[in-house]
Amino acid sequence: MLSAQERAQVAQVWDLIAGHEAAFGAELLLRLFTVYPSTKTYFPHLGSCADKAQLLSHGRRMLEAVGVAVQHLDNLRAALRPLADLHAQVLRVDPSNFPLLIQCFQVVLASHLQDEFTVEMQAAWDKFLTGVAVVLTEKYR
Ligand code: ZNH
Repeated sequence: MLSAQERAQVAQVWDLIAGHEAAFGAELLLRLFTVYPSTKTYFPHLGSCADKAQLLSHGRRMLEAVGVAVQHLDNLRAALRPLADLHAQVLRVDPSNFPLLIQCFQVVLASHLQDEFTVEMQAAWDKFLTGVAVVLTEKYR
C-alpha cells in the first residue's frame, strides 16, 4: 500500500512521462533486451534486432498500461485484470522477468529526468511498479 506522499510522488513521475510513452517505452524495451537478452525469447516476432517502429509501438502499449495503473492506484487488481490474464495464461511470462523490467524502467527515468527523478520518487515508483508486477503475476498460482 502506498502512503499519501508516495502516491503524490508516483503521480509526479507520471506527469513527467506522460506524452513520451512511446519513446520511453521503446528505450525501456531496448535496455531490457540488451541488458537481459533472455527476455527477448518472449518476443520472437520482434526478430533478433527489433526495429524502431516495433519497439515504439509495443513500448507505447506497455507504458499506456502503466498510465492506467497510475489512475487506479486503489483498484489495481480490477484495472489490470485483463492484462494479468494475458500475461499468466497466454504469454506465460516468467515472473522473474518483472524485476528486470522494473530495473530498466528506473534507469530510463534516471537517464532522462536526471535531478528531477529524486531518491524519494525512485522509491515510490519502485514500490508502485512492484505492486503492478504482483498483480500481473498473481494469476499463475
Ligand atoms: Zn507485457 C504484451 C503491459 C511486463 C512480455 N504487455 C503487453 C501488452 C501490455 C503489456 C499493455 C499489450 C496487451 C495487448 O496487446 O492487449 N507488460 C505490461 C506491463 C508490464 C509488462 C505494464 C510490467 C509492468 N511483459 C512484461 C514482461 C515481459 C512481457 C516482464 C517479458 C519479459 N507483454 C509481453 C509480451 C507481450 C506483452 C511477449 C505480447 C507482445 C505482442 O503481442 O506483440
